[in-house]
Amino acid sequence: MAAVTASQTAQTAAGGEAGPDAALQAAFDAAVAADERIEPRDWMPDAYRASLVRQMAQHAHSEIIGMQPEANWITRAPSLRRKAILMAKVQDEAGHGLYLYSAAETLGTGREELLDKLHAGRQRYSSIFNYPTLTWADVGAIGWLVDGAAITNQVPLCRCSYGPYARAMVRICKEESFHQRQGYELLLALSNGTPAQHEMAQDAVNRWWWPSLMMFGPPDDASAHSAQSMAWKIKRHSNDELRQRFVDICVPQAEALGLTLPDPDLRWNEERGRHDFGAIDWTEFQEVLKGNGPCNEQRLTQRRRAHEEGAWVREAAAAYARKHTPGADPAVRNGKATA
Ligand code: FAQ
Repeated sequence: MAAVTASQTAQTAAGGEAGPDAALQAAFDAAVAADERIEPRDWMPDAYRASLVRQMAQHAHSEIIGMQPEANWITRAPSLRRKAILMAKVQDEAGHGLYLYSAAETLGTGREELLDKLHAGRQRYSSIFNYPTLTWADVGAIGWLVDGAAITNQVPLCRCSYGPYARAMVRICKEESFHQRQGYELLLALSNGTPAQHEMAQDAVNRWWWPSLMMFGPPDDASAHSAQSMAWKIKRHSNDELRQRFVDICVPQAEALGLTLPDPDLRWNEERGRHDFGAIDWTEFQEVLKGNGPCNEQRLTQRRRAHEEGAWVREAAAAYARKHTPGADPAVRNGKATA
C-alpha cells in the first residue's frame, strides 16, 4: 500500500464523515482489492495482523523443527556427495526459519516471544514433522513429497498481500525447488537400484504419502481460517484445491520413478480433468495436532534442548552487536564492560 500511510489516511479522514477507522479500513480494503502489498508501516486491521503472525509463526516453526527428521541422517548418509547435499538442505531450512521470523518481526512480534510460545506448546508447527525417518529412503521421500507439498502450498504465498511474507516466500520457493529435485533424484537412484533399495524407496513413499496430503490442512469445510485468509489475499487457494493440485503433479512423477502411490482409489477422472483419490484419515491428523503423533514429544524436547544449548551463541552475538553499535559506551565497545 505504497501511497497511503496510516498517518496520511488519518489526516484525510479527520475531515471526513466516516471517521478515521473507517477511512483506514477503506484504504486497506482498496489496497487488498487492487492487489497492492500491505507493508509494515501501513495501517492494517488487528485481526489481519494476528492471523499473519499465527500463520507465519507456524510456518517459521515448521522450518526449524523440520530440520530434525532429515538431520538424523546426516551422519549416516551413504556417500560424501549425499552428505554434503543433505547438510546444505538442512541448513537451508534453518535459513527459511530465519527469513520467516524476521518477516514476522515486522508485525511487531519478537522472535523470542514466538519461540517461547512454540516451546510452551502454544503455537503449532506442521503435522508432517511428527513422523519418524526410519531409513535413508525417507530423506528422498521428504524431499520429493514434503518439499513438493511445501512448494505447491508456498508458490501462491509469493503473492500474499503482506509484502515481507510474500518476498520471503520468493527466495524460499527457489530453494525448496532444489530440495524437491534432490529428493526425487535420490528416490530415482534407489528405485533403479537393487531390489532391496527399490523396496526401501517404495516403503518410504508408502509411509510419507498420506501425511504429505495432510500438510495442506483440514478439508475446506473444516478450515477455520481459509475464508477470511482468502478474502485478505493471505491465502490464494483453498486447502483442498492445493491438495488436489499436488496429487495431480505427483501421479506422473511416481510413474516416472517406478513407484506406486499407496492409494487404491487413485485414478484419473476424465470428467473433472483431475485425479480422484481416497479418503484421508482426519482422525490421525487431529491426533497429531493434539500432540499424539509418533514423534511430537521427541521433536519438542529436542527443540527446547537446542534452544537452551544455543543460549551462549545468542548472548555472544548480542554482545558483539552491542560492541559494534556506533555510539555505544566505549567501555562496552572495547569489551571492558561485563553488562
Ligand atoms: N499441521 O483453518 P486452517 C515445510 C492448523 S514448511 C499443523 O485450514 P490455515 C518446509 C492451523 O494452523 C511446512 N497444523 O488453517 C520444509 C489451524 O490451527 P490454529 C509448513 C495445521 O492457516 C520441508 C487449524 O489447523 N508450511 O514443510 C496443519 O488457514 C522439508 C485450522 O486449519 C506452512 O506453514 C498442519 N498440516 O491453513 C522444512 C505454509 N494444517 O492456528 C523442512 C504456510 C492446518 O487455528 C523439511 N501455512 N493446521 O490453532 C499455510 O499455508 C496455512 O497455515 C495452512 C493451514 C495451509 C498450513
